[in-house]
Amino acid sequence: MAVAAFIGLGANLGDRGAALQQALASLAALPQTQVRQVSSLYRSAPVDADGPDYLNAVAELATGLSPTALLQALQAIEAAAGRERLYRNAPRTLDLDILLYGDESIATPTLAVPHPRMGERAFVLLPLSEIAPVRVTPGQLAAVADQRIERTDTLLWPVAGASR
Ligand code: PH2
Ligand code: MG
Ligand code: MG
Repeated sequence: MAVAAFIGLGANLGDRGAALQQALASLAALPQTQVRQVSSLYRSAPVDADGPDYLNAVAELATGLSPTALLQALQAIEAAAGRERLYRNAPRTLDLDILLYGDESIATPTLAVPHPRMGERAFVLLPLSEIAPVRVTPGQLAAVADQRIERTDTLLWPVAGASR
């Protein structure tokens, strides 16, 4: 049975847009997985982090992968993008986070879903509200209204030539 999983994509080092686009193509190529929707591309100031501005987006997958298998797949895609883990919230070439996995609540040493900090972050809530408005409340949006973020006109998806 396929589950709707929402993935947060972010990058603030290197060719950020290309990294997010390549990540979407890699997600679409995962077994038992389709990319259902992708938000607009957003530019945002780092939150609890340093370095250049981020590019962020949120994608909805339909996946038959378990949460653990999906997490492992995301980490492999991050590694292929040259992700290094230097210190907490260090600037990164690619970050892929499981925001929501169906309606499940998951708390293991390696995975917490819903993502524990998603409700405090405009760079998650704005793109998520675009593709899944019922998953975001007006109160949540109001609470992050002071965070600097802007929607760009760049079309991330569909990538030319990608099979869906
Ligand atoms: N990711 C973080 C910490 N801070 N700030 C922005 N704007 N975008 C991110 O993706 C982001 C962040 C940890 O993963
Ligand atoms: Mg993150
Ligand atoms: Mg992460």
